[in-house]
Amino acid sequence: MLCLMATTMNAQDKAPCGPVPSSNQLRWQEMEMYAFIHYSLNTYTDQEWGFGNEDPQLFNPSDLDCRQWARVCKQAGMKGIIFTAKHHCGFCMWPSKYTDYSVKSSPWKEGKGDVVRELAEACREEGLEYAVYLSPWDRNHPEYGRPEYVTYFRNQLRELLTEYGDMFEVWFDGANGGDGWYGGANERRQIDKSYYGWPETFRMIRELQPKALIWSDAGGDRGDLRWVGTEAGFIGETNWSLVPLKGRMGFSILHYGDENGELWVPGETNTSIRPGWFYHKSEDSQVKSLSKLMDTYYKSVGRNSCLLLNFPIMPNGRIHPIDSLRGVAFKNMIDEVFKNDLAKDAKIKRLSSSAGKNGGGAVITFKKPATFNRFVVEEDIRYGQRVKKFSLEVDIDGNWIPLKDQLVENTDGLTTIGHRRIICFPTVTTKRLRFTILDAKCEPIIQRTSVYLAPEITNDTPNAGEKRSSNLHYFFSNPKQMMIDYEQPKIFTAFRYLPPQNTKEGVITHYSLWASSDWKEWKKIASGEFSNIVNNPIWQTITFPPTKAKILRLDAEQLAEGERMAVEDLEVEYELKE
Ligand code: FUL
Repeated sequence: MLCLMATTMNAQDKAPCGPVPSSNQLRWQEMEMYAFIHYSLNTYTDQEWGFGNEDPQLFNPSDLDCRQWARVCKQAGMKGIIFTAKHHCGFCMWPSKYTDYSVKSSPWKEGKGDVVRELAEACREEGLEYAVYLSPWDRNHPEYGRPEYVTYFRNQLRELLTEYGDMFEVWFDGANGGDGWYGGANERRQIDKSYYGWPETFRMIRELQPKALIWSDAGGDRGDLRWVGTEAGFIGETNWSLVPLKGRMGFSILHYGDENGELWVPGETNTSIRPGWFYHKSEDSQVKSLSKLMDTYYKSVGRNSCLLLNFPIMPNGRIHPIDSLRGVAFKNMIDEVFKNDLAKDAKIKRLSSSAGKNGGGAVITFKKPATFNRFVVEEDIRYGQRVKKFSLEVDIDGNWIPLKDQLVENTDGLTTIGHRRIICFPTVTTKRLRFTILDAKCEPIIQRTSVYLAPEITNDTPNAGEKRSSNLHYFFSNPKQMMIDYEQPKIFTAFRYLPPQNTKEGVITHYSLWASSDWKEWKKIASGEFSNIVNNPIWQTITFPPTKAKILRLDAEQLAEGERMAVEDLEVEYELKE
């Protein structure tokens, strides 16, 4: 490890450059990886979003073991756990005093159980930090959308903030899909973001849990951490931990930050180890591969962010063995990649600034030719995030050859650093490496540079979410209706829809599925919602009782945006023997 702290730095130089992190944010940045756990009634109904009328009797795990969750997360390198105390369906995983829609109305432990408590205790035993996700959108509550619900929400939050010990984060999901059960009203209730009265709720959190970071979405109220604009598990290669003081944050600010932002609000990269957030047996073969997880690591922790990686819980109350083994393999691989800093005995020559005050860098000369494919650089962010652009070159036969970040397409160069930037490139062998800062907001303060040789990943399993090819012939009978015609009758059992990947335009959020054998009589075989499809555009599976027919028809009942349904891919399952 090479420390490049400017030797001539005086008090003036160490003055903050723009916004700086709070002590909570500094501590958070050091956590680097922590886990999400999604578990609720959805686990028992095979859904991603519950409607709010699911029966609490469904919650009856045979083998619930929060210690298993904590052990798995710890071995996977996670420093803490954020738990879905309440998801959008409104079902509480703790026996809240303010509703019966909770574990107390379930058969589990005869209604005397408390998952939040068991998890908080398990985290303390394993030395993990603990936190909660409390969904503001509540599809069960009769008063949702009215002031009474906000009081209810705060009462629940107070229970969680005061009865379970210290929390490191509070996660308020921004989703609101509109419709819900709402105590039997079965209607749409869209709210304006000011409805929740966040400033008052934030004040309560600051008072009751002064060390907790507040995560908040793109709304006007700024928390301590921001969403990164996607659930696919990566943040921008340019990533400023700064955002503007006011206004709604669009994708670009969420994903790349704002170089001139007045507030320090770093991005937290959240994604699931499987395509969905909740457990679905159908995804057992789609647990992310080791190379996909490493890619996620480089594109989050390696881009000045922290990684929030989700592990879903199975209906029996445990993490699936495939997920836990993959999690442990992930941690082992990170340790393996970063175990030997090849620059630790190298000679370092500081470069005087080529770009005036805001330049600098270093030439690293190895004792003998070194072979490597990763470069790590860190700024001392206590004094702000400063570097805007840098370059990396290796000496090949006396010529300086630039290295590019192979995980970034179409880039004109290397941009921000922040807490940590990891650059990945094909393996090179050289005696000299040159790191040059080309532009910075103030004099750069680099606290570490190092180089590593990452091993090749062999025997990898396929990536989740990979496009599966299908040779279906389908046609659109109108902008919101699509048909597939089979010449021979088939017994259909499932239909799968992959929405377009980089746009909301044409994404189907509500559907109905029809079957016919003669183009005249149509039977509705399924209908419903593709929940969370906008933020997490993964394959959506519609299952239904085996249905004999020749033609299938998918109607888009509602689109996220636009007037024309869009399809990235489709799959149909039918029985091979009639
Ligand atoms: C989303 C939610 O709608 C998903 O269900 C999930 O909880 C994810 C982490 O956040 O916005």
